[in-house]
Amino acid sequence: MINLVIFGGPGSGKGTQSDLLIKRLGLSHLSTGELLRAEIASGSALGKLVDSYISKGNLVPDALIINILDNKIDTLLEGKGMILDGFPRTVEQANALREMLARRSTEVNFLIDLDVPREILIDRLLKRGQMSGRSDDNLETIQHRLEVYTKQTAPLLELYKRKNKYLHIDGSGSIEEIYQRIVSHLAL
Ligand code: B4P
Repeated sequence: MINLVIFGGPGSGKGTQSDLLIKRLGLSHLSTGELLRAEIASGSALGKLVDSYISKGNLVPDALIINILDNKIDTLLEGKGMILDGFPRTVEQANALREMLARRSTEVNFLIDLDVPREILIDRLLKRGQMSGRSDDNLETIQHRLEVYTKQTAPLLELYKRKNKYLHIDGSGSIEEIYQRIVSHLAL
């Protein structure tokens, strides 16, 4: 079994690279961002609550997202392993993940950190915003998401570095170039 976390700032290509890796490795995939957007699209009360965080560029509360993963983890682990895309995003989420996996006698093997300069992230997300109409892909919200990433998410990289599970990937360049870097680093 192989369990990967795909990590990086907003617009770093987590979703894009996860889709390619899943096809190659046959792993299960959980994108917390996609799941939350589906909840918003359903128009449920929970979706309205989630939207109040995402549209402002804030993270949704840890308890909510940890509960979602807790409900899905057994299904995700049924096959060859999983790719977690957009989770964990806080130290509390990383600790909850470690405990959930330890209870099932497994662990995260690698965290793949897609490292992309700030200007490229902003450019990608503004381009996506023009096509997708995502409420969080406008300049003001993107800048706030980058701040949230620096303050709340980036600190958990240290946890994975200390455990030698950290894989740094230059996340600039074409989608194919980045994919090839990941594949060769993981020796897939
Ligand atoms: P996510 O859906 O995870 O969104 P993201 O960080 O914006 O995007 P990602 O890195 O996946 O980028 P993508 O591949 O799409 O989260 C959205 C929100 O949900 C968060 O801000 C937060 O509020 C909430 N949330 C999610 N998980 C949470 C958690 N665990 N806890 C709390 N809150 C949570 O790529 C972006 C764009 O760039 C695309 O248009 C793509 O086509 C393009 N692109 C990708 N790679 C490229 C390349 N190499 N060259 C050119 N363009 C590229």
